[in-house]
Amino acid sequence: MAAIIDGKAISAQIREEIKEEVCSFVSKHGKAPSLTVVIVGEDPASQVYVRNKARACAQVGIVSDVIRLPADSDEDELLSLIKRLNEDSGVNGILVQLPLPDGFDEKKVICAIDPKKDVDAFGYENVGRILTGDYDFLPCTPAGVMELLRRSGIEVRGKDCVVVGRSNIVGKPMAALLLHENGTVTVCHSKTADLPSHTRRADILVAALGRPGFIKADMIKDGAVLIDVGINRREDGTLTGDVDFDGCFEKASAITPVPGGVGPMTITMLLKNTLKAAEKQI
Ligand code: L34
Repeated sequence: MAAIIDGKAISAQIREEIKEEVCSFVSKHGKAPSLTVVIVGEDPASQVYVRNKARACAQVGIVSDVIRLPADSDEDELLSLIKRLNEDSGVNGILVQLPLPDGFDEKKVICAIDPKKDVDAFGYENVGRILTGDYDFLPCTPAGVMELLRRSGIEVRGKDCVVVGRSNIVGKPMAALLLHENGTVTVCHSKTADLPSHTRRADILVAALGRPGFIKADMIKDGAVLIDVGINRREDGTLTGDVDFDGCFEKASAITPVPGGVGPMTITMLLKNTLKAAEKQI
């Protein structure tokens, strides 16, 4: 039977720690760290995530601002907004919520953010730093997964780690972070031949492919640690992950729920990055 890795509880604990650090930042520097989130269009899931981010900032004493642009704004408008935020010394962190509506060049937009303010760590400079191990910021979702493992006492060193999914925002940086912790890492994707032969070897399995309930009990090893990064919305509006939670529960040794697993940790790591950005900008 699996232990449930409670991302909400672990997040709450880390947010208390961040709150104290923000408090001493404020008493030292006379101002709070600040984050500006830019959201383009009306994607309902993005609205929820951005609202959760603003609420989390308020919880720990980070000043946040949400700038909303209509879906039909043009890219130059967004780029000049980013330029203005880059130059504004009152803004420590800038985040453009993804996905952007059709027609936007996401790479161009992300790379327009000053690397020192790129609290998602999605820009080329930060990605390069992550791969070489010479980084200030880690991308929020993979960093959140590593923190969940650490605080649950799960060692990565020497383990077979299998990441399913190779996106720039989760799969690829996730593989890099597991490697930094001396895991033996395999990255699987839609063209992988015989996926179950790989997932069945995983001591730690990270599912980030975006297909509801895709990882079934017969695809995992006895005692595997299952980290579910998927957030899929069912027709009734409830959320479900990429792992068949009920089916895998007996066989796994630890499992993250959805919601209440990786999602809250993503936001908590954003708070951490924003504080770090502010400290670096003093
Ligand atoms: N630029 N775009 C940028 N940075 C990011 O780090 C993200 N991501 C992903 C999507 N686009 C992004 C997020 O913020 C995913 N993501 C995210 C953030 C928060 C939550 C989930 C994904 C979250 O709060 N999850 C809750 C449930 C929320 C709900 O009810 O819908 C949970 O418990 O999992």
